[in-house]
Amino acid sequence: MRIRSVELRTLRLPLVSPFTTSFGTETERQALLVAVHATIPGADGRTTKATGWGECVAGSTPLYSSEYVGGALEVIQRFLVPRLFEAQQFDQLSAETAAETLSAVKGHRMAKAALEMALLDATLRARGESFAHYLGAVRDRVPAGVSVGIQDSIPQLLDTVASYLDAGYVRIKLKIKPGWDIEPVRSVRERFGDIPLQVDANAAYTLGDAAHLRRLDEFDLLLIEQPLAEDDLYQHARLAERMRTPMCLDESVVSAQAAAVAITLGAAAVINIKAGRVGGYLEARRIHDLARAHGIAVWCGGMIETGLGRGANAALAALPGFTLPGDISGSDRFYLQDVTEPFVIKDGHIAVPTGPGLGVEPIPEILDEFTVSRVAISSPR
Ligand code: SMG
Ligand code: MG
Repeated sequence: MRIRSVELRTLRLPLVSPFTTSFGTETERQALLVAVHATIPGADGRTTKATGWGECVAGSTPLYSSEYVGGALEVIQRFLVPRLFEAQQFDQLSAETAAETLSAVKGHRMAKAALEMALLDATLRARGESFAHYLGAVRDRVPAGVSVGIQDSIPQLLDTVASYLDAGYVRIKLKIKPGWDIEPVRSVRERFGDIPLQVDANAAYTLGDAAHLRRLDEFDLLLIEQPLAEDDLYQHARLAERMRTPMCLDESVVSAQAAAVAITLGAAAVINIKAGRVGGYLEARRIHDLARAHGIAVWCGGMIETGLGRGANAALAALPGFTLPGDISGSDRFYLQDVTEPFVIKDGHIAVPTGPGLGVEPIPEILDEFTVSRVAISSPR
């Protein structure tokens, strides 16, 4: 394939309510979208022009992980896109080989993932194949879970959870941090009974908190997600030995290799797969395959994506090894106005898009309304 130009757009999207985690509060999402205008050769020798969309899931600050939107913009322009242009000069550019083409650049997985996603979308649109079919999806809808931020009070938490259960969400995830853990979980259990419930600490604890965290065992949680630091795989394994609640990793699993180490060490009984965190949907699928072969459950995480990433996540979550509900909510969980047609919950599920490529695209007027900066990079001839 050939890229004619790459367009990078930064958007500012207000959130319907503040989202608080152990590392801070977000009131808007800075979304970085990538459009790749490409020419794709078909099987019949003819070429098709197609635009592919990618979404970079980096946050506006390097607090969830080291990546952030400003850094991603820089690395995409200065180091990643030039490498894709170089590969295409030798006719060596494809969505499937993009990760290898970009591999000399260390890290920056969310930036790389956004480009790979756009190349996949363009390629699949040109051949009329859906993302879900391409990835190997076996379901046409996926169960919708919701991630509930840290609230100001327990009554407010109970009201928030009640509203999500009323909306049909089939699984509740509570964000926790030191000082907001045992009591919120106890209150939700007491009020709502036996609902599928899990917690996410975003690396807010240390192994020294093991005795405290173990108190969560009495609440029969589905899992505890990333209690310790990103690079504490060994300590997660030690903590897992001291708790009955299944250990799930998010931030720590940055690649299939990291997943292999985590599984071998006993640091993960469950893995939260996020394509952006691991460098793209193809690496995400490899982690799914690896985990499945080891009998490790996986589920699809969320990064407050617009409809583009949300649709792609729904396709990924439709693979057979995704046996737990993901953080795949309706668009209205975060946005009054999504940039695509909104995803809506029906009977506790989100439908997997069936159209070519991602099966969804930004609505031009809405995209323009929320865009705060644009960069276009043309291919050298
Ligand atoms: O997209 O539903 C969503 C967000 C789910 O809690 C969520 N994501 O650590 O899993 C996680 C967080 C990361 C984003 S926090 C800004
Ligand atoms: Mg998490």
